[in-house]
Amino acid sequence: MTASQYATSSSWTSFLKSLASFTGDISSLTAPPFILSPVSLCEFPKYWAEHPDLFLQASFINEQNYKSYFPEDPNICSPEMARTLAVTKWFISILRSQYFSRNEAEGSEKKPLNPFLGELFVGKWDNKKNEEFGETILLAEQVSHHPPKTAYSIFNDKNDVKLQGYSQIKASFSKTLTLQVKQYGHSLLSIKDEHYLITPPPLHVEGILVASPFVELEGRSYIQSSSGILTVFDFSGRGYFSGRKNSFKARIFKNAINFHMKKEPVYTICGQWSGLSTITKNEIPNTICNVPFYDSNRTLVEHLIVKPIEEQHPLESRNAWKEVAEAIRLQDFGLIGKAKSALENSQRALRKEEEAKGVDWKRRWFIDVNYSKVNTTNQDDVYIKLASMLNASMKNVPSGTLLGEKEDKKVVTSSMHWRFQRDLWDEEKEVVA
Ligand code: HCR
Repeated sequence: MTASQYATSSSWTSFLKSLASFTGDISSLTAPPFILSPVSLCEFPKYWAEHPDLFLQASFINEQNYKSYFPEDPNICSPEMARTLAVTKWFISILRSQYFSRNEAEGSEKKPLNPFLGELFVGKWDNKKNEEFGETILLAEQVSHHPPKTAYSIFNDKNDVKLQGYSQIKASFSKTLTLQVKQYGHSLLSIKDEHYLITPPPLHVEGILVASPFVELEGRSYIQSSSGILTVFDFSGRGYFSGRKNSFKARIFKNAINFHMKKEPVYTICGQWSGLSTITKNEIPNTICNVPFYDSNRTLVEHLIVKPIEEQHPLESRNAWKEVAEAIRLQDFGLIGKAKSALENSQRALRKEEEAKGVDWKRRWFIDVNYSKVNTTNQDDVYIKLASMLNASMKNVPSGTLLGEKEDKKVVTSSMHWRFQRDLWDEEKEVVA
């Protein structure tokens, strides 16, 4: 069947009708099999490192070689700026994986499997073709089921590059059946002793009415570096900046004060995150103007290596969901329901057991830190330092909310954020990457 045939099918019409009673919990939506993905949301952190070379690039830039990394600008001011440009390029590169890859592979966005509490996803990029890269490992864990929260850590010990973070969404449907999605959570990237706070953007899913959903990014993302340099991304769909879909404009400021004071950025990068972008240096005379910066059409992704299912722990995603995934591939509605219920019932039984014992599910590699209880002037904490440089709210508000903005002013008292505990992974005996 084609998307337009699906769109007029009775199963799709009754799915659309069911959206009227949507409560905000995506997992409660019973969608027709053709729109279900056999992949769990717990796998999504893999999208952060599908360009291992760009993920590691900033770690190779130093005082001696930084000019050679950006020949476009022979007058680039510092290694810190060159590393920020490398991190900005890496961030653009992963947007296509995060928000466009399912469309490319399957023709439309699909509804991912809703991970269960304690679900794990592990894998690695062995980077065998490039010896200086070493191995990059990904660990993801579902640290909360209601609301769903996925924590992740991606690290490369050889080059001392670490990314950690967690993601959570809150969704609602507009009258035109567009799914509005606010992201919560953030990522912290460490390149040796330089750190970056990254806030993911809001988005919306269009095309639901015609059974052909796709993601459009909107709003803002920040990348605040401990060097002071700040990259501000503004996203728009068709029309706003350039008349093209997946448009963005990234401005790189010397520091956050310049951004808040509406001063000129040092560089502006414009274009499509699913295609070509160009860079302009804002100086007089303007010698660097719309020079090609990154072309996501020309760079292939590198998928991570995941162990065969037979070697996976029972909590590992592809092992735990194998029956459901198979039923989805077979497009067998009855079988999908049966396999999903089996998993959900065993989860319910586990929760009851825990309740009876008065214990909580023990998270494997992550802990939640309550930032309203820690000393928020402690500049040794990387998150506190970067959030205060950016003037960002540390509360559990939509990602990238700044102090004093509407969401920050609401009565939200919690500031709980998930953090990776490396020692817990080093002591891990049952799960291998
Ligand atoms: C919105 C979305 C689930 C959440 C996905 C997130 C936000 C998860 C964190 C990742 O880092 C980035 C990311 C990328 C995805 O694009 C985004 C998904 C796109 C669609 C999916 C919806 C829940 C699917 C809705 C399906 C329709 C039929 C209702």
